[in-house]
Amino acid sequence: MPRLLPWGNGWTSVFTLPIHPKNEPDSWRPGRLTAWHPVQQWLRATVWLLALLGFVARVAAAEVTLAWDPRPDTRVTNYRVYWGYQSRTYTGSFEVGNVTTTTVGSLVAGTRYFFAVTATTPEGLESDFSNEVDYTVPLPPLVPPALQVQAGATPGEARLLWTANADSAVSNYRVYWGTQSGNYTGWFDAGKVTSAVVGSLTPGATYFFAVVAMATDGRVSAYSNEGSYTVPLPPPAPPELTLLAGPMTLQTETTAASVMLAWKPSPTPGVTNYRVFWGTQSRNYSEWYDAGNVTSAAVGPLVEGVTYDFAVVAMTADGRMSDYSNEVSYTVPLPPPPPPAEPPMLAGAVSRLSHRTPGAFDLPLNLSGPPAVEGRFTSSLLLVFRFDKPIAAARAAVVRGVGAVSGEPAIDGNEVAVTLTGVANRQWLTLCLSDIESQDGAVLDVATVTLGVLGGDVDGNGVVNSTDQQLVRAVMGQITSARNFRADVNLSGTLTLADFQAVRMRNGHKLPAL
Ligand SMILES: [Ca+2]
Ligand SMILES: [Ca+2]
Repeated sequence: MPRLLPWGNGWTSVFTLPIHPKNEPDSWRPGRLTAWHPVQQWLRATVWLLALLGFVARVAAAEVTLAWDPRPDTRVTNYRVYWGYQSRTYTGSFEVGNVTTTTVGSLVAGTRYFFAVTATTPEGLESDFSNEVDYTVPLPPLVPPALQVQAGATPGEARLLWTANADSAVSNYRVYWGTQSGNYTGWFDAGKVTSAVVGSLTPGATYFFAVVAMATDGRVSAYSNEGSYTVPLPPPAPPELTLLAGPMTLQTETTAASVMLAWKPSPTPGVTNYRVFWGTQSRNYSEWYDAGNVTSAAVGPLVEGVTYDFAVVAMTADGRMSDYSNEVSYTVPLPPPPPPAEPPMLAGAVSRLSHRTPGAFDLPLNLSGPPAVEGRFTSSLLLVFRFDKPIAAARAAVVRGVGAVSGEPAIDGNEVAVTLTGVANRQWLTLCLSDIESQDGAVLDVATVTLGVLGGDVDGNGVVNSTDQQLVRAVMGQITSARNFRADVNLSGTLTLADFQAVRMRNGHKLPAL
């Protein structure tokens, strides 16, 4: 009975098989040990495949283990293994000693080897060849491609890229696909390429891909790594935008302009946010904010006089964004012109006369009620009108009494001074300012002041009498001042007997009825 020798214990050494042996083996001389025929009956060879471990093992040289039954002949001390590429035509041989198994290494993948064994004696006798065994070294398995899956040019396309196999026998790559990981329900042959585009994929579905390399000799690699592609859902439909209102006051109570936008929501399910865009160039928005899942929004602050364009997009929670809505445009109106300025208001008026060295003193004129009376002797008056704001222009005219306006009114800030000449004594005089224009452009049509002119009426009660004389006498000898200037009726700058006599001379003068 032939017996199989257990792997791992029976072999003794590994031989490296020369591809091109330098020394031809000793020529075989048939018939030298004819007594040992037929050798085939007692020699068997068993082929062992080495385990292949990992990538490196695949490219490592293959080995084969030969084993045979020993010849129970005490003369045999050695066995010789012959090998070659053709049956019964051996390229080389090597001695293995008195063993019954050996391992031959460095075999070339894809090559068929033929082996036979002979038994030899120390005297140089050699048996006939054993039966011949052959062994074809299997080709290494193909390296599976490394797969990468990308989005294609359109959302319904996936682009597959994989590494080219270095084995020149590879002539095709087969792409497997399915909608469950590791469970491929379809395949197609891509040919000898390293990429493929898979189209017509269902939106929202996830596809799984793997690729195998296939060689012309029938070898097929293991699956590549698995790649997957989830087809994106289409973007939501854009909302329909309308402009609701013009400027309004924001709730922050600023007065900045804003605009109210409203939109018809996107009909696409799953929209969770609306993003509002705006800017000053159509379809080129510089600002945006997320309004949330609402259908209206106020946008501001906006600059008055500027035209803004607005658009809204719908967004889903998974990041899909619609196209822009229709665009609406809005020009923020310019603010209304400021209200016209209030016309100037007459705040006071005086009769200003010079008392020589002590200077000018003002007799206040009444703007309402009984008019004041100017008791100082002069036919020339300077009436000064004081307004509540700076004056730009005014006209003056005497509308009652005898007297004439001399020249143009002199304007200085809030004051308008009018010089009157030819003013008669014992009369009521009314001066009218008209077309009084303030510097801020407002106009007061008319402002009038009435005063009595009665020389010698020191206390201004409309009649010259002993009371006026006593008032002068009481301050005689003084220099004219703000407290006593009304008694300096002759405008001399001092209070003297001349003033007293002037008043006494006019005793009994009175103003006509008003
Ligand atoms: Ca008087
Ligand atoms: Ca005087």
